[in-house]
Amino acid sequence: MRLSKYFLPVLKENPSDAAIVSHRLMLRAGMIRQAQSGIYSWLPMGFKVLRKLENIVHDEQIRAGHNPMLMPTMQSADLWRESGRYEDYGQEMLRVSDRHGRDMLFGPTNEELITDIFRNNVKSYKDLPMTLYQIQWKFRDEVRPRFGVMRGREFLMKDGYNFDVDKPSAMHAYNRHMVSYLRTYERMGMKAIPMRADSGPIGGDDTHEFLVLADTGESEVFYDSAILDLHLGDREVDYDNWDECAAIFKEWTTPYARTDETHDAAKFASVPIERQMTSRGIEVGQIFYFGTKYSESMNAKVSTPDDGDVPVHMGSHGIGVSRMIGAIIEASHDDKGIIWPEAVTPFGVGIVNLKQGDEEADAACEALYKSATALGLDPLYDDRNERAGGKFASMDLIGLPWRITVGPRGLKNGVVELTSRKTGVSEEMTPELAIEKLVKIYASV
Ligand code: P5A
Repeated sequence: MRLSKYFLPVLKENPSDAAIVSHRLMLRAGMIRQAQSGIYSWLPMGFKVLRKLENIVHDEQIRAGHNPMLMPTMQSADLWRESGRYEDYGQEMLRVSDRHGRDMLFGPTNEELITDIFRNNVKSYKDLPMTLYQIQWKFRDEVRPRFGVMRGREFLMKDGYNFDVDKPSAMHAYNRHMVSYLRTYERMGMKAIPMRADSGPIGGDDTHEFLVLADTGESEVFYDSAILDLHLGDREVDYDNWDECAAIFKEWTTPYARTDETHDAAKFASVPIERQMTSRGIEVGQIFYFGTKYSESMNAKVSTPDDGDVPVHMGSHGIGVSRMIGAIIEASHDDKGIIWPEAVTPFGVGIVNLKQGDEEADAACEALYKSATALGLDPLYDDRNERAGGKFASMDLIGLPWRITVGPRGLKNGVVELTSRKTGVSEEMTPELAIEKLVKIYASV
């Protein structure tokens, strides 16, 4: 992409209405604009990052054997009356009626709708286990929408639902989601810690939240620092292997890690003192097992050979996809701007032409732009007629992990400069070598 053709309305000044750094930087880097309180338009660069996160989520869900699908945002109130949640959900639910006076709502979550789809289409235990998921916009009329996309009213969620014949099978689905979520967050370049949680309006007894540590997080968290040493890395997981998933679940849930909602001071005290950590965290996902809560009230049953028709055991599992972008920026920025992890960066490399209009510099940039594009590096070429200082400031603000700077002086010696956004370290090298290095770096992401 050429910057001269891209819609990237960067702001020089800090917006006064943004209280935390990720909100400020998303506005300043031209990623989002507020449409109404807690409701945002995603401008091209914000949208590009959102799509990258969605792709990682899809990839890991499909790897775990789950089925992607898409449900509508508008739902019928009648389904929610069946489960009893229409009244319970309270003011967070946005209720509307259509021209025929039928009650509808903008879905805050989809347990009822998916249970309805299930009961109308699946009748036998032979079709189980089954997990269906979607990535779809949700609406929750939050009392205090704040911190930009972090606590929005309209937000993008991956929501998945498992249907199993009995509790052990549903607990395997729970463990499988734990593992696939850990992989998902790691692939996004993030450390998210699973913590025992409260289930709130979704229901059930077994639930874990995933928290990214950040000073601006809304939850207070208590954890054993040993959990920071755990990594899934390249480990190939067989998602059909119950024991393997259970072992990974155990490994990640044994060190103490809880939010203030479930904190147990006595248990925490038994963690060696030097490993007792308290900080704040951003909840980027949550998994639930709630048994037959919805299948009983909504009559979602399957036939079994021994026990006749039984209500299915269910769980639901969510990732805050739009919130995740805020969390990534909270965890990875400096005073100049965002520092994108390579896995989710909107563009692989920025090309800065120090002397737009100089024949040699223009030709070298065009050649770099072409080869970087052809090799899949997805470059953003700053071809505007601007001062070098302004170009650098914009590149630092939008935070691409790598920058190639091209100027007449270097070109005399046949070199350009390759700079890491994270370390600030620059190296001179030929344009070919710079591209070769980047191809290697991105191949390993
Ligand atoms: C699980 C999937 C559920 O709704 N039903 C379907 C279950 N879980 S949850 O914990 O309530 O939400 C899942 C994740 O969505 C993100 N989230 C939000 N993101 C931005 N703004 C909000 N107002 C908001 N509310 C929830 C969180 O990351 C949460 O973990």
